[in-house]
Amino acid sequence: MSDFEKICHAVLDGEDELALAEAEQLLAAGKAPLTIINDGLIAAMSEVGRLFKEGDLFVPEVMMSAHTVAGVIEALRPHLGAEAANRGRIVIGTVKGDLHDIGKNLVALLLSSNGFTVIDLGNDVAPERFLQAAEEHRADIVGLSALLTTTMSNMRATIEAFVAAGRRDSVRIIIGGAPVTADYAAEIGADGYSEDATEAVELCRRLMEVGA
Ligand code: B12
Repeated sequence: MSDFEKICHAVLDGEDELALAEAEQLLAAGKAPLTIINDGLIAAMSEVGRLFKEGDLFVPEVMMSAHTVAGVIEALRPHLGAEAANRGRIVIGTVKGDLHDIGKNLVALLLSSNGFTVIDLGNDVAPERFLQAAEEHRADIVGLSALLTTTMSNMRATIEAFVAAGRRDSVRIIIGGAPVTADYAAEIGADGYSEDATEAVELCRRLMEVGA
């Protein structure tokens, strides 16, 4: 079994301690934290998704895997380092009704380790809360995450809340999550979309350059 298969299995089994130990071993063997995230954690969650879809895993088991991933993400955080530069202020959260926060957490983690100040509002965030936090923290960018086709519409509702408050021109709004596409971003008037956390960092860098 390869190193990454071991951590994938630990995530699939919801074995927190084992996954942490595998992550430590991979770090000690010189693997980059980002590689552990991509080839270990994200690969494992794709497999969890496949098994869930096929009815071989159920919600409580998926929650255990998600918990295991959250623990490893926290353990990797110090190893990602942090750029001293202040590249911009980002308020991020999953939209109202959506509890899927693994992807959002990865985006927040990579942004903060790349010099952005991240204000993470957590999950199930109402449009008014995004608006209030963007004002309070003088956000440059607001990031919305959704994993359910039923909660995607709350991305539109959140953007509309900024428009209604006369605050749409003062922030860039970006969106992401498995069911989201660039076309959907354009349709609801978002300023950008990215498929994964690494691209999200590039997207935010570009938006900050354009805004400068
Ligand atoms: C884990 C999981 C759960 C966990 C969530 C735990 C947690 N803390 O996150 C639990 C068990 C709670 C759960 C519950 C439910 N889930 Co669920 N879940 C998943 C699963 C298996 C994995 C999601 C995941 O973590 N992926 C890994 C991360 C790394 O990927 P990601 O989120 O896409 O993020 C990346 C990019 O999208 C992007 N990104 C993400 N956010 C953002 C934001 C910005 C701004 C940017 C730029 C980029 C970006 O970068 C990220 C990192 O690279 C998916 C299956 C799948 N294939 O996605 C189903 C899935 C999303 N769930 C699904 C469903 C149906 C549900 C439930 C309704 C099930 C139920 N019957 O109760 C509930 C709904 C709960 C709710 N109200 O939100 C369906 C959704 C179907 C649909 N079309 O809407 C899926 C697709 C499974 C399926 N095939 O049926 N789920």
